[in-house]
Amino acid sequence: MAHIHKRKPWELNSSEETPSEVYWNRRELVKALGLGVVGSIAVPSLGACVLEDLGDLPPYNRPVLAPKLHQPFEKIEKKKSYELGDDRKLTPEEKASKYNNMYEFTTQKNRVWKLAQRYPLVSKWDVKITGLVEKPRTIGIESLLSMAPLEERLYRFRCVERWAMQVPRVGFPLKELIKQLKPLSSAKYVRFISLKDTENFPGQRKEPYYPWPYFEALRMDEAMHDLTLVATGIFGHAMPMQHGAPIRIITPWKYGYKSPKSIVQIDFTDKPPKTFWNQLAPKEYGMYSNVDPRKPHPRWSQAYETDIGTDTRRPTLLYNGYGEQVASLYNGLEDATPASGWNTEPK
Ligand SMILES: Nc1nc2c(c(=O)[nH]1)N[C@H]1C(S)=C(S)[C@@H](COP(=O)(O)O)O[C@H]1N2
Ligand SMILES: [Mo]
Repeated sequence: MAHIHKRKPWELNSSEETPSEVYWNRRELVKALGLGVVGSIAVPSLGACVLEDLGDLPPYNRPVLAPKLHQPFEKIEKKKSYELGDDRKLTPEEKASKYNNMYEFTTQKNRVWKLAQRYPLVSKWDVKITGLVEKPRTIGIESLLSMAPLEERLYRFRCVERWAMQVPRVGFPLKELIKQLKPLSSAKYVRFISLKDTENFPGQRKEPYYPWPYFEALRMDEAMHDLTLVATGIFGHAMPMQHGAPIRIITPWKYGYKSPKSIVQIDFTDKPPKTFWNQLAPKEYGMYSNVDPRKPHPRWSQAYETDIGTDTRRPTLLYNGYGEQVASLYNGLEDATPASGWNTEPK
């Protein structure tokens, strides 16, 4: 291996302009994940499971959670029903993980991963459950990771900026968590609040005009939809920081900003919630923000998108191709797309 560096990845202190070459070999990774000896990884062999081919963990994607907190990757089941369907191919990991939106680090998509390498190793991560639930409480990440069986799904992903990709997600349906939290019948929305950490998120210092921390929300029935994931991993390993470690929400039929990262609070409410981008630019980013090729963003068309894996353009699909599963959530709702529909309820 060409890029072996002696220091630990989380000890990086190079300047921001220097690409950090962090080496995390397979043996160390497997140890860190608590999987024991290399070669004895038991994974279900359903279809082309990326978990079977763990390989070297790429240097740009080191785990953020301390090894003792690692999720039981050996128990992950590949869900065949979540294949990509059409002729779309998985996006190469390096492309997906070096082109990110996480303004906590920087607004430059191709630099997020570099800054993310320097995020300190996390040995404690709590998620506060608040609002209209039977029992508000704080759940440690280790409990969260074992609240439902982990599964792997291949999902499409579409950013409102018109780039798109296809990636293997690891996690469990949010509905499994919500059922255990027992929201009150008065709860109509679920809010997600990301981490505020001005010490380790340079973007939160350099971009103080953003209303940190990042926050998003879903209607309860959207949150309970089977497609909505509590994502804990990507490409067959734990979530790296640039993708929102240690847990984030994924709603694959919505524009990417509806998939908040690094969540520390889940709040149940009866009031139409505010969201980060809606608060900043209400005419451009709505509550629903479902992918819709017919509804242009006020500043650009949404008819086409660019696949960041192949660098090719293709037509945008309504609901990002998940219409069969989700269209019924929006019956009677005219504007479930950006730029409008903020508080509109189905008739
Ligand atoms: N906390 C937080 N979550 C976030 C963002 C962010 O800046 N901060 N960006 C959003 C946007 S605009 C997109 S497109 C996706 C990008 O996810 P990815 O970088 O893992 O592909 O994350 C979303 N979730
Ligand atoms: Mo985005």
